[in-house]
Amino acid sequence: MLLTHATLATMNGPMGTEGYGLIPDAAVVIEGDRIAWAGPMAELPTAFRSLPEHDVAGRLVTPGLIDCHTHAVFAGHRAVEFELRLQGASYEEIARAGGGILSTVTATRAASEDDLLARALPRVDQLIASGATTIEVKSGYGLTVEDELKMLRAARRIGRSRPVTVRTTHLAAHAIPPEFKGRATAYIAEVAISSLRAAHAEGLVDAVDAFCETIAFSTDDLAPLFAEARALGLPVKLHAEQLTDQGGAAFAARHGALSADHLEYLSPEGVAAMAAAGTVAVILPGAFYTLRESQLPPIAALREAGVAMAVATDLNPGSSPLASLTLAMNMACTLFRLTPEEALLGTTVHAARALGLADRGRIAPSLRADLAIWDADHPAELSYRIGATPLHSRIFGGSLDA
Ligand code: DI6
Ligand code: FE
Repeated sequence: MLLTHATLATMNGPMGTEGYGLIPDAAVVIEGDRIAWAGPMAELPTAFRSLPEHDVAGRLVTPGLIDCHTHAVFAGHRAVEFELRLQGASYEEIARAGGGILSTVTATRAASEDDLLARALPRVDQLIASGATTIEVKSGYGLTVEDELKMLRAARRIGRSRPVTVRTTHLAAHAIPPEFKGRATAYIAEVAISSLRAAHAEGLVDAVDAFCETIAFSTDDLAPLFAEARALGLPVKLHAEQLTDQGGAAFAARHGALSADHLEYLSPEGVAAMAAAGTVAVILPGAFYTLRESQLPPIAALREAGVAMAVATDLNPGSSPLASLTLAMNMACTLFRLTPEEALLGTTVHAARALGLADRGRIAPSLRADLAIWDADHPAELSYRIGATPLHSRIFGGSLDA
């Protein structure tokens, strides 16, 4: 396929830097599921000129967007907690009273794998409609070996049911279920590590995540889990410094984590540790917004230290019922003061890094032909609009969406 007359945001800046990498009046050559060539129309090699042409009439074309942090598989909803928080209850208070994540655990345990898939697909369709071609999906609402496996199987089936790549993350260390109350060490050994081994044996795990927080797990609790991930050859990531500073990001960085996520309470030491390890900072403005948080993640310090920042939805029923990547980008700009260029790098180049994927996130020869075509002529438009997503169409693995 030959895409013509595109306003191309390649995300390859000048001389190996990162940035929009804009090329006006550009062409993209796609062979199979890969990009074969991209550049100005005027420089299109003659060999490609007879390919079947798809004229995008000047529209903006970007890499397909990547949502590198979602909890898209779950049952039930938590609208009643939303009402309680508006009346003054905090996220922590609701969690300590047995609500929060644990109320979604009850609903998710009661659901079948088919049911979980059926409930996830409409959410995934919304992410796709906001330009996503790759999404990460975490477990973490099962909290038994069988229920964690059920969630991961449902997550894998999303990728067979929709034109989207799904990367699965094992997050059994998300909360301590009532039957293990006060026994975090036993829970990690008997459920988190056991379910990780079983899920890995079934090919269901691309990465291992955990929630490091006073209402969840300490770094000491998590050390054996991360050691197991290493033994299995799996990369780790961590929900860190979302509500308090537990030194989670530095702990994750010491384990060579792909990413540390949330980071509102990240310390200068945490920033330095992430910079040294090359750990991506995944910022989640949907959770900041929903919880009406006032502590901002240290964006200027991360930028200064050269830590790559990714932007994701954190799509989940409690802290971030957000199913639009372009709205996440808007919030990252308005709430966290990212530039629209940083926001787009955050859902392309840096999101790919946060998932350990080297074959996508930019438009360049040999990378996957995952593209988003927008009714827009400047990439800042993707972050600027609120609610309305200007997606025109997508190309997924070389195929145009029907
Ligand atoms: N932090 C979050 O924001 C999500 N998980 C986590 O560890 C929220 C999950 C939920 O409230 O259901
Ligand atoms: Fe999360």
